[in-house]
Parts: sequence; C-alpha cells; structure tokens
Amino acid sequence: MKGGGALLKSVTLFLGGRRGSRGPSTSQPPPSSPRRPQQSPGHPQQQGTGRKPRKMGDDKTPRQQALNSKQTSAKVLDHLKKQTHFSRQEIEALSKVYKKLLESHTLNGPVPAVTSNLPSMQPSIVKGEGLDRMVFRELLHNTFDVVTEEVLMDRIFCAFDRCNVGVIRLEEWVCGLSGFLRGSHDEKTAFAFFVYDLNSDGFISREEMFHLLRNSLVKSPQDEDPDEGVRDLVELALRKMDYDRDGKISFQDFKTAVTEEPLLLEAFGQCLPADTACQTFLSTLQC
Ligand SMILES: [Ca+2]
Ligand SMILES: [Ca+2]
Repeated sequence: MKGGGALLKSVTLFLGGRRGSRGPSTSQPPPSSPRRPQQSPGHPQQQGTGRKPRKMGDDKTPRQQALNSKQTSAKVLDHLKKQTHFSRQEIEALSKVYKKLLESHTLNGPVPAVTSNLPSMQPSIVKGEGLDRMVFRELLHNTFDVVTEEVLMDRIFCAFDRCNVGVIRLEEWVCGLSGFLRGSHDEKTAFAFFVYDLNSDGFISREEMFHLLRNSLVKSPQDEDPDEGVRDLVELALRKMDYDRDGKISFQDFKTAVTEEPLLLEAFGQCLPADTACQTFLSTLQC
C-alpha cells in the first residue's frame, strides 16, 4: 500500500463515480465528534460497573483477593459484552491475548509504576499500565496486516486509547477491537474519520489531507515541485467529498461520501484491518 499504489488508488477513488452532483444527504445530523477520546460517556472505564470503588490492598488474603478478582472480572465481562460486538467467550479470549501482550511487554520493557489506591475494575491493570504504542504498532502490523504510515498508526492508537493516558487498557482494547474488527458501517466511518482528523477538531482540513496523501507519494528527484500532485489530489478529494463547499471535510461530508462510495472509507490511507487478517484473528478467538 505504501508508495505510488496508494496514491493511484486515491486518484481513482476521487475521480471515480459521480462527483459532487448530489447535495447534502438527508441522513441524520452528524455527531460533532464521533469518537473523541475524552468525550466518551459510554466508555466502560469511565462508567464503571456500579460497584463502590474498592481500594487495592483492602483484601486480606490471597484467596479473598482471587475471589474478588473473579467477581470483578465477571462484572467487567458482562459490561463489555453489552458494549461490544463480542460474545463473552470472545471477550475472555481477548482478555487472555491482552494479558499475554502485556506480560511480554513487561518482561521486555520497563515495568510501569504501580499506583496504589486506585479504584480499578481489573486489579492487575492499573492506571499507567497497558499496551503502549510500540506493542500496539507491532500488533497492527503483524496481526492485522495494517501496513500504513506512522501518522496513521499513531491515530489508530489514539482511537483505541480513549482515556488518553498513553496506553491501551483492557476495556479500551476490547471496545476498540469491537469497532475495528466487527464495526457497523457507521462505526467504521466514525473510526476512519477520527483517524484522519489528525488534530481532532471535527474536520479533515486541506492541511491534514495534504499530510496524509503526501505520504503516499513517491518523490522523484526530477520533479520540480513534488508536492504539486498531492495538492491536486487534495483538490480532487474536496471536489468529491466537501458537499457543503466550506473547504474542509466535516463528519457529515465524510459520511455522505462514504455512503455513496464505500471505498472512500480509506481514501486517505489504510486504517482498518485487512479482511483476511481480521477473519483469521476472529477465528482464533473461537478456540
Ligand atoms: Ca482536523
Ligand atoms: Ca465541508
């Protein structure tokens, strides 16, 4: 996908089909910020399980701790099941994968500081502990076959890290994967828009499009102005997707464009897993 291939694909997408002849869609008004990391009232970690926060270390014996941990886990699993497209069995499998990733990271890297007295749904996962960017990128690349630019990798990480703490915690992991692997059309549209809206201001600006598309271009030393092609492409994208002609792509613009031409979902670079990688990963959760 890197190199001229992605750019050619984008040109084809922006040129193909009908161009800007249809007015704004009649579909529902857009959420102003479909997946803001810090404005996610439905996020499981912020909602909690309805239990009173329990201080770590309150439990006297290991057996009691184990029991409490089991009960907490059951609550968390139920909660995640309601929030995601996964079955309970799949969530359990995802939790195991998560813990394995976390363990391998902890063994290989610095051990994160353990903060005591934090109310946590998962006693072993405390604030500051979780999958970091490096582990997540490797996973995206190796497991989900996401071969994309650093900037997109980073934005995908931000989409998962909804509490914006710099690591992906268990709940974020399961909720993130739900949309990433099994998301509805609307969920994937919101996800891609979040990724492309680099500064999270609710619009994909010319500058952001330029930045995203520029990475797809292989520069030739002979080119007098190697960015000229990218600027043309940005204008093409705007002609194709900026329905209200305000010079930037709002979520509504993006949604309308993607509804008309589903391939535009990844017009500015790969941000979702390859189909086969997605199926392979999901099938491992059934074992
Ligand atoms: Ca933006
Ligand atoms: Ca617009």
